Amino acid sequence: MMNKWMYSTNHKDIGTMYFIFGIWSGMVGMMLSMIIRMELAQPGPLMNNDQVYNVVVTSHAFIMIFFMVMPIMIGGFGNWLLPLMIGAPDMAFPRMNNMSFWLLPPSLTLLLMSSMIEMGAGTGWTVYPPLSSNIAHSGPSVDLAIFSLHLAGISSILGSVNFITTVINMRSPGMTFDQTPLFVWSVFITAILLLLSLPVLAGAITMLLTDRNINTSFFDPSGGGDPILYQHLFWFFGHPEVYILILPGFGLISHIINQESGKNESFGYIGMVYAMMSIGLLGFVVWAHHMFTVGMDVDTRAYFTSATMIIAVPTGIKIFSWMATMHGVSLKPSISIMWASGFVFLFTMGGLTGIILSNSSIDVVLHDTYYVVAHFHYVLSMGAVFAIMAGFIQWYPLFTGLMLNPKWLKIQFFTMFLGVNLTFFPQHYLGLSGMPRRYSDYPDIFMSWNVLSSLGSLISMISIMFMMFIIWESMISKRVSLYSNNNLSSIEWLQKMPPEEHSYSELPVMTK
Ligand code: HAS
Ligand code: CU
Repeated sequence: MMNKWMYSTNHKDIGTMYFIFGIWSGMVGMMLSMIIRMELAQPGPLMNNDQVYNVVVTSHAFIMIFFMVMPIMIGGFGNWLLPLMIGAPDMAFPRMNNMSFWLLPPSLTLLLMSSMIEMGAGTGWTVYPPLSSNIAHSGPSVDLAIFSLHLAGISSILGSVNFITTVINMRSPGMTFDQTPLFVWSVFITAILLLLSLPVLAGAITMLLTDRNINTSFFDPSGGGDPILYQHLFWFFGHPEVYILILPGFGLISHIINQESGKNESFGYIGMVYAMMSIGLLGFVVWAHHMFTVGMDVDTRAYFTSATMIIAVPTGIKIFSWMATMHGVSLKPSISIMWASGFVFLFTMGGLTGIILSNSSIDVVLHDTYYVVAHFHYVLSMGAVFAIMAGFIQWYPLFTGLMLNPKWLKIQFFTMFLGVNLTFFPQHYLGLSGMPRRYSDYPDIFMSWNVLSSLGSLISMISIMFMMFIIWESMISKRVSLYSNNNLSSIEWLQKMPPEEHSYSELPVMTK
């Protein structure tokens, strides 16, 4: 049984394996975040070792980005939904699809090994030299982290080749690009971003690897190199990467809002496509907004500030189109539309703090403070994760043939909403009053907001455990969904079911 799954080249089986892998990694990432919040729950040390604290922060970020969000969004939802939405029998390269997945467990193993041997990699997910060079991080930990990224990168590049080929070549006859569903567009654009940005990261970390091991000096001034070069290479990947993390979520949210509003098409469908293309394109020309403090000249700062701000325009188009799609519909929301509305609201908050940070002169003050941490957790923990929750609940009956308990899901949504906001909203205040990120301790003046933040993280963790329980309960009670009969077309399904007995969330996935 297990064997059949492991060797499967079927997009649904592979999608399911990605979901299981991503959820497992998410548990590890969450436990690491709880260690962080325990350390910061009060002034004074918990673990008495700052290097260990930094290792925990580093692996938390790596695991959440590369082993939770990306596998679930692109690997899980992408594999499951994209072929169905374009009417393809499977992905273009089914065996390569299997390989993309199986590169991830060894990659995760290397990352976990890097944390467990010697001193660990306490470099942050950015792995900047000279901190990541031999002097500050001798020993094999950083090398293992680099190898982990190599494998994850190969996995993603193979995956993007597969998605791009599938979307271009395997759409149903007659499905033109302007009829292609928004989630398909979002994964297509994400795959192009991956294909163009990951090789740059691979180059940067390989140069770092040779600096560390075979005496090159790409990033070492004593040999004529420059550590700032690493930052440029990293962020030329890193900024597109943050849009890679959110674009598939945009796609999921579009479908959910559209389906739950009972409309035939998303408001401004073509505008949504062009907005995603603009975000993807602009994402490649704003990278130095992460480096305003390196000593850039004022014209360069002005350019990167302005270019960054322009991204608010296509993003605003998306926000307002979602609101227009939702306009005028029933006030009795389903669970997935609650998550989707939460997404629209809280992602916008995170986006607005991003616009504030893009002002280079403000960023010189706020860079490396908790304000940045608050910004990116609003767009990630409440953007990317809310989109995942919305999509998972929306399509759980399709994936498993089972039904989740809606009452419990509602409680779970509200506890999670409370938990994440309590965790991250106070971090804006901490940042504005100057608390730096990536330190294991702080002066007493910062205590109150940190206590609230840690309390919030506890609420979020309990809420996630409740979600695990809800999933488990749906499985042991074998509450079979109407949707489990995959042989019915949507029309047959609607004809069989009287309208009062179905909700939109159980309709098949074929709207654009
Ligand atoms: Fe960001 C740092 C700026 C979107 C993730 N971001 C990060 C980091 C992460 C991250 C992980 O310019 C930390 C990396 C690290 O480890 O150091 N970010 C932006 C901007 C946007 C943005 C302008 N970020 C994201 C998304 C992410 C993400 C999406 C992941 C999912 N971010 C920054 C900057 C830094 C940064 C600086 C560096 C800070 C530092 O010092 O290190 C935009 O894409 C957001 C667009 C969205 C909106 C909301 C909806 C738009 C509407 C239209 C009207 C709005 C207008 C704006 C006209 C803007 C509703 C008016 C402005 C007002 C304030 C009212
Ligand atoms: Cu950026």
